[in-house]
Amino acid sequence: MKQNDVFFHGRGETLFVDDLATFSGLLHAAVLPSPLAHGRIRRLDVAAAARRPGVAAVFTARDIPGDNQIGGIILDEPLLADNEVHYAGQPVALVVAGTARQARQALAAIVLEIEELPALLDPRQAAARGLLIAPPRAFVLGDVDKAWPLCAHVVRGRVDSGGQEHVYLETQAAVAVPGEKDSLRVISATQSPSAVQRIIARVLGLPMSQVAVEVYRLGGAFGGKEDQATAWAVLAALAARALRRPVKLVLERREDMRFTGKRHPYSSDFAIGLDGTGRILAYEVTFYQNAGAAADLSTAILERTLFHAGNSYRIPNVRASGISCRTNLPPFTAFRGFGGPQAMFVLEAALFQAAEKMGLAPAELQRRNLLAEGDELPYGQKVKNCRAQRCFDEAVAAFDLDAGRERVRAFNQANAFCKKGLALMPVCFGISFTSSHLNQAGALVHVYTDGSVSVSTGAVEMGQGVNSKILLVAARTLGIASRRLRMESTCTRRVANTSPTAASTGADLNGKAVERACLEIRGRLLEVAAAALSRDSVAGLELRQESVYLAGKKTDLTWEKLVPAAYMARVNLSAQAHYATPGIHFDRTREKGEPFAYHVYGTALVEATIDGLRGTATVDSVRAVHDAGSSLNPLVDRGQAEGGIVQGIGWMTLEELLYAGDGQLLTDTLSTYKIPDIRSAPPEIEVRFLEDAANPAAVLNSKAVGEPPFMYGIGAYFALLAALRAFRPHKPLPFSSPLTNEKILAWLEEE
Ligand code: LUZ
Ligand code: MOS
Repeated sequence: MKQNDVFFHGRGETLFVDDLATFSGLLHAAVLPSPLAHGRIRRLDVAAAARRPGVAAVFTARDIPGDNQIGGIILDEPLLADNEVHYAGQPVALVVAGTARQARQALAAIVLEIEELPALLDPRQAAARGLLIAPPRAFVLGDVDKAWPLCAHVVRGRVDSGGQEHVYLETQAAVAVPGEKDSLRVISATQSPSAVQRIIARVLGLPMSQVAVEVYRLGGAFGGKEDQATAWAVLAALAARALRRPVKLVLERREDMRFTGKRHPYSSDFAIGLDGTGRILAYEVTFYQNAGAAADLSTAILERTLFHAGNSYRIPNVRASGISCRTNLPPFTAFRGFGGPQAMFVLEAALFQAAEKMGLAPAELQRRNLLAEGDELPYGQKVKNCRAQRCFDEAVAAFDLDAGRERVRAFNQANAFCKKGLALMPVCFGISFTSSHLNQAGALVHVYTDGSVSVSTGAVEMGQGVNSKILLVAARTLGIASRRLRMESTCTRRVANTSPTAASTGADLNGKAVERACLEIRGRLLEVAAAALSRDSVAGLELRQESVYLAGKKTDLTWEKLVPAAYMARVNLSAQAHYATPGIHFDRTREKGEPFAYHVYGTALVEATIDGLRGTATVDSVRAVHDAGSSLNPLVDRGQAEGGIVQGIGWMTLEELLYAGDGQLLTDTLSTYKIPDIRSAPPEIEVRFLEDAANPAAVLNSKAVGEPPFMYGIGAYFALLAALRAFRPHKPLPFSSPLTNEKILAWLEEE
């Protein structure tokens, strides 16, 4: 228990970046954002601000010693605006002062004159003008053009989905501390310590070896700190290096909401064709991704959109195209699901409309088209250990879909002003970074002479429980109690070249690296044990329950005796290990390959009610059968599933980002941007894990869990549509998320 963050969270003892206050001479920084979405900087004068009380220095683009460039995949993003601004909230200058209040007060004294240019906010308009982040991409399977004439039913339409603010509890934050010989130590609330290290080195003109980035834990991230924690860490580092003082930069909530990117809004066109029995023959879709003003991770996110265009379904002919469009909004970024949810929403919308046209229940179409073992996905991978049908069938049976339908029918017949709806939401999500090279991790394990153990990896704990899973892997592999283990901070000096803790892979990749390091140490210890027990070899020896076992019998040689004996015999008690997911590859010239180690499957049944007089929607229940493999920590996995479901419902039904025509974010507070709370969360959430569902492709037969359950929340949208349909049998339904109460009321009221 005491190894768990939870214990210390409960006592208020956990330290987040803003709690780190013990650096002597600590200064505080504040950022001047661009007030306009697009323009040319005509004048930027910081002299008066530099003279304000407590101010130590003011930095602009001209004060950057290395490259003013923080782009990760595409080099298109300055740290501080130079000549032009491309979104409201873009950092223009940094004020550093004795207190955060002094720094923020001095911002007003900066003279910034911008010649305003027209702001472009709509991705389709950006595409029409050729304002793209990268060339469009297309995944193709079979031949849709040959398939259309064979279809008995073809449905075409447009689907829009809104963005989503991360609302991590801990806002973006970093502290940079100068060390001796031009070195820097930066404590950053990032999912990507090595990316922060690399970009600090680039911007400051330092070798990466001079920059150590360390992460203790994050107060939530959800993808919002995969790329977008970097700028703040680099700004703190810039100031700390110039002033030779520690500098802290912590965004206030409203700054965070205005300055940082969110889930990408998408606008999409689709055509789906089915035969007379409801089998999908063809699916064509074009995704217009609103990328915002810089690439950030947009190209990778769009790639995952294409990977998940077919969700959980077998579709023989597919053409999925993606266009990443440059607009004057803060660069949109990673968010749980990483483009997958946007893709799945479009396909579910297409199936819903096709089902209506054919006079079938959407669940019937879903069931008839589920993936089966060996089916080929549009990107060439064949599904293995496919559990799509199993999850679907178990959900239908366990939650008694037929009885639910009957209950809803009876309710709708008996109630004129309230209507219920049901929807099933199958999910198939690929596990691995779609950029194959990122699927690697490192670990460093030390055993000390008293038998205690220190574990370092590249994984970042952000409340998702990755550390508890990693410690469990170490404890099981070494055969010792978890109280002996300590999970260290994540630090680029101990584990180098870390991949982001992202793509649901944190425990998979880092757990494997730890398993390898522990196996290495265990092997050496067993050699020591063999000598101590006068055996010729390690055959028949095991380490478990804190002792050496011989031929299944416990010996007197305990862990506490074995470790010092190994030390006295001058045996290495430390191991570094590396893991790279085997077998994955993807060829972007052909858009084919086997990018995923495996897929996670599941199906949710969602029930919702609409009060037609008030226009209020309630999600009554979400019940899911989820494939968690052999869960390393069922409590953690359940928490991830429940949290993901609620967050997914928020995206689909509540959370609405509104921008003025000039690109100003109107919903920049938690009073105007509504996220799910305990009262709006479904009163009933039930997650059943598949039984006997070992996953040989991941550590100790487990499965990744972080992102897939988010997409069960999409079912809430379609449960609400089913309820709307019960009010008005013929009116065209909205396919534009979020489906807020306001939109529901307007739909019910409009003629
Ligand atoms: N980050 C990334 C991700 O760089 N590549 C991915 O495929 C991914 N998938 C989900 C979340 N983050
Ligand atoms: Mo580290 S960041 O000096 O272990």
